[in-house]
Amino acid sequence: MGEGMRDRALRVMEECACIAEMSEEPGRITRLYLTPPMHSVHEYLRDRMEMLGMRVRVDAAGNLRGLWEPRGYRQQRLVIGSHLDTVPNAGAYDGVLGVVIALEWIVLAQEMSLSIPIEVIGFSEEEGVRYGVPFLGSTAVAGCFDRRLLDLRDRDGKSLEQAIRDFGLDPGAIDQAKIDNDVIGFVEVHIEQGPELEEGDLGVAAVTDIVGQTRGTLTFTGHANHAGTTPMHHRRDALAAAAEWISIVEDIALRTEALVATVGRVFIQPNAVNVIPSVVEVSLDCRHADDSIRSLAVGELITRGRDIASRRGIATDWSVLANHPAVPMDRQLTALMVDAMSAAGLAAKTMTSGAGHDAMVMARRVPATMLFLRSPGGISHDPCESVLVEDIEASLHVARKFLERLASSVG
Ligand code: HGY
Ligand code: MN
Ligand code: MN
Repeated sequence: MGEGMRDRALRVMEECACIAEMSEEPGRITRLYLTPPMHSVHEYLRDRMEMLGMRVRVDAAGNLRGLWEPRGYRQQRLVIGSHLDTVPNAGAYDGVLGVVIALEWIVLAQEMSLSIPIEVIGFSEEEGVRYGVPFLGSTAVAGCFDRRLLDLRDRDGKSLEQAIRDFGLDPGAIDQAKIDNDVIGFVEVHIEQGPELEEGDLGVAAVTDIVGQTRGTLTFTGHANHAGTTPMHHRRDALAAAAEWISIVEDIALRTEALVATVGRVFIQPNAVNVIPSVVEVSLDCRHADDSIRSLAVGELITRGRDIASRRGIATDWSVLANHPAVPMDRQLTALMVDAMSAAGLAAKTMTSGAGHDAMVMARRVPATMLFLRSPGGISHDPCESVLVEDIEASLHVARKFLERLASSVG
């Protein structure tokens, strides 16, 4: 009697818990792009992949890539994966779950003697925390990595190029990370990171599209001065200007249907209690399923920031770090996923993803779709992030039905 799906789901939970220990910070899960704990994650997953008979490599962008080629296989392969980096003080499942579950897809494929090769990718950088730009790993795989980014510096002043070298990789070879055309499609399994599935008391959903996102920084530049001797009407207080703007960010998002806008990071100089802030960098993350609404909102926010600054005699500078259009998932692959969900006895739930994912980048190169698992409490990007073992189990039943359908669709 083969291993039950519940045992496999429990194994997935254990492996995610094990990988969660591989962190830059004791007692918290923080694993940014190409930091030392990523070596431990690669080693751990490499062992697991090699035990499954997969050939394993790390490409020049730091993506971990395992390939399973069954005897007598066909040329085209399925690619499954997600990201291995995290936000600071993260949960144990965002990204990692999709890579660990992908290895269970390999087990299922081997049990059914699938004749379709499968590549599993653990993307090196999706969150965009270390260098401010997301999707460094998947853009390299999709062949659209922007080499100008190699000059970006992290908070310690280390360039992206140097970080790649320090990890033991060759930044000159990033172009070789590009995936070839022998791919049927890309599947990403990921936690929903929102409340929708739990509100509907559903365990899984197929993703039909991913919202577009703008990431940028609005910098306010005033004048530092003494906090005790400078009268209020003489001040060029960059932080007071930024604070006014931040409340407008929330106000415009609240007034625009389905728009979300977040200020997640403020960098204050000189950041001393008794000095009027001179320079304040404010991050903006703005998302919407409709690109025209998103760009209108971003435009209005920048204008309002400039108005605040000029009224206060302060300078501003807006720099865009990423501008990703909303991406529809591949209709055929998504239909196959929905059909697999029904065949597994589950509700054929579909939904839009409010979170960005590597699938939106991979979709530029290959047909892509996603399978979401319920996020209890709708919580993510936080240590309370969790996943239910029964939803992992359900997703494995969907996986088996998906692979069966894929095999018969490619003939
Ligand atoms: O921010 C996001 O949407 C994703 O978690 N990186
Ligand atoms: Mn995330
Ligand atoms: Mn993620």
